[in-house]
Parts: sequence; C-alpha cells; structure tokens
Amino acid sequence: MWMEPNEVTIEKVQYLDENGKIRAAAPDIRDDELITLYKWMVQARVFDQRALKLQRQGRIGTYAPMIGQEAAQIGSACALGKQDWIYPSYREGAACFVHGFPMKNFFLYTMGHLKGTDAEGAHVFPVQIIIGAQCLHAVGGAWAGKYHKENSVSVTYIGDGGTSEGDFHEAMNFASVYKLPLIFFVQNNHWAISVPRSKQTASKTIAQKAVAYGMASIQVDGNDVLAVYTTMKQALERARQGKPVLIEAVTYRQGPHTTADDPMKYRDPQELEQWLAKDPLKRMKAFMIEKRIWNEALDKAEFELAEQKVKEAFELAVNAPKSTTEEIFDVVYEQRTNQLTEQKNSIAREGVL
Ligand SMILES: Cc1ncc(C[n+]2csc(CCOP(=O)(O)OP(=O)(O)O)c2C)c(N)n1
Repeated sequence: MWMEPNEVTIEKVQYLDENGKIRAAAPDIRDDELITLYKWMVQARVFDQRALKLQRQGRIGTYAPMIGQEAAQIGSACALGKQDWIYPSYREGAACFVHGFPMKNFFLYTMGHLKGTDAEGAHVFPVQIIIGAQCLHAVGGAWAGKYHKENSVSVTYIGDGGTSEGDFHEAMNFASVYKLPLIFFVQNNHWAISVPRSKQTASKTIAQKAVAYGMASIQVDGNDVLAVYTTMKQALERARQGKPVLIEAVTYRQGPHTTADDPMKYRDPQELEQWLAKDPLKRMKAFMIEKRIWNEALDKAEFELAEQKVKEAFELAVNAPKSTTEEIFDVVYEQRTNQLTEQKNSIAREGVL
C-alpha cells in the first residue's frame, strides 16, 4: 500500500479564537503568567516599531521586523528554564530578550558593534544569518549538554523557508538518532523573503517533516500565545528526556522581510488584511479584559513603560564606545592563532585601508 502524504495527520493546538475567546477548556496558566506573557508581547511590539523607525532615520542598520510573530516568540521563550539555550536567527529578538539577552546589545548588533553578540551570561547564541546553520549549532550544544548531564534543552528557531535547507535536515536526523534534548521551533510566517510557503515546499505541513526522522511534532496556532506557551512546556518535558521534537508555529510576518524590501511588490494586500484580524496582541488583550485581569488604562501604561525601556536601551547603545577593528581579532578564537596575532599587529601598525 502506498502511503499518501495527505494520510499524515498533524494536530493543531489552539485555545484562543480570533476574537480572543477561549475555544475549549482553558489551559492551566496562572493570571500572573498571563499578564507576563502579554507584557512581553507589548515590549516586543514596541521594540519592533521603534527599531523600524530608527532604521528609517538611518540610526541603525538593516533590521528584520518581527511584528505579527510576538506570540510565537514570547510563548516559546517564556516556557524556558534559565539553563536552556536559544539558537536564534535574525528575527528572534523578542525571544532573546525574554531569555535575558540585553536589548541594548541587540541595538549594538544592528550598528555593527562587536558587543552586539554578547549575551552577557544569558543562554543565547549569536544571531545566525546563514539559513539553517543554527540548527547544527543547536545539535552540538544539545549533545554537549547531554554529555555533561546539564539537564538543559537547546531550542533552535528557524523559518518555514529554512526547513528547505540541508542543514535543517541533517540536524533533525542527528538529533533524533542521538536522542538529543533539542526543540526545533519553526516559525511558519508564510514567506521566505518574497517566496511564499506554497512555492517553498510541497509538504502539506512543516510539522510532518519530523515524521521521516522518527521525531514527534505538532502544529500550534502561532498567534495564540496560550497555545504556544502550553505546547512549549510539553515539548520541554519531552526534550529533557532525550526526545527531540518539532513545533510548527503557524503565524504571519506582517511587515517586510527586512528594512531592505517592500512586501507591497510581491504580496497580496488581502492576505495581510486576513492576518491582521488574527493579530496576537489583539487576541490576548481581548481575552485578558474579558477575564477582568486587564483594562485600557493598564494597557496604555504598559505601552508607555515599554517605550521607555526601548528608549533607555537605545541611548546606552548610541553612547557606547565604538568597536575598533583590532577588537575583531579578540573574539574569533578563545586562544588567538599566530596568524591572527600577526594580522592584529599589522593593523595596529598600519591601520585599515
Ligand atoms: C544559506 C542561505 N541561503 C540564502 C540566504 C538568503 N536569505 C536570507 S533570509 C532568507 C529567507 C528565509 O526565510 P525563512 O526561513 O522562512 O525565515 P523568515 O525570514 O521568514 O523568518 C534567505 C533565502 C541566507 N541567508 N543563507
């Protein structure tokens, strides 16, 4: 008997409907946790909007907006323990902030400053630009964690387009064969720059790609922070027992790929309209107001506070002393090679052309 691809069934978890109404039994999340989840989403949105403006003013370099993907990032990162690790790509600022990465350093990164990759002790790997490569780093990290019995889980974030890369598949295979404490968190935001999900892969879901590697997987509504948070908690339990898993968070990139492109050139505006109606903040806010743990005044104050935090982080970044070319040689290897020492000395002597 042939097995047809549409015979693979993948569950999709959703608690909040598009209007913020609970669909089934509410997940077991305390009120203070709900408020924390929402506050982080507000912080992410405010950071994102400010970063976009700063780039337009020429005060920071290229930036990859995360608007629309707040629930996927915040829900997943809030579930982590401090000992767990994040291996991000360029769009995961919010997840990194939740896990302790300083916002100031993220700004420095956008300014080409060497400090921009310094997590200052938070378990966050440097941003990866090579699509999919972070999955392999996460395999290495997870394997080391297992070897040293650290009880830590490594989480690699990747986009829908990234799941068409070889690195992703090699990492999945390795993680499963070696039973690594690893979570593949795919943010299916429907677009890989200007290439839609439908032209990227023939797979009915991204989640089912895990099946071939003997790995459990699930789809979540990536705009429903309750679904993401609850599912991620379960994933962490599995991963800690050496069962790697894949979560496909179905979400949408509301903005451009980066500040260097214009989605109006390649995207149907109606598609965006439909997804704006499913906005993650709007849903969570409606749910919390209905539950009487939130109101408009608190909301306004939270946006103002978030704005203030971003402003302070940016001020610190702008006023940080600039990195020097020589410093580059200090961060390549823990112990510098002779060749790099020679290069560093020659730059100190002759300067950079
Ligand atoms: C190996 C590699 N190939 C191509 C690129 C150029 N590139 C940058 S982002 C991107 C699309 C990635 O899309 P997706 O994985 O869906 O993530 P998203 O940007 O939507 O978050 C591509 C092809 C790259 N950075 N690395």
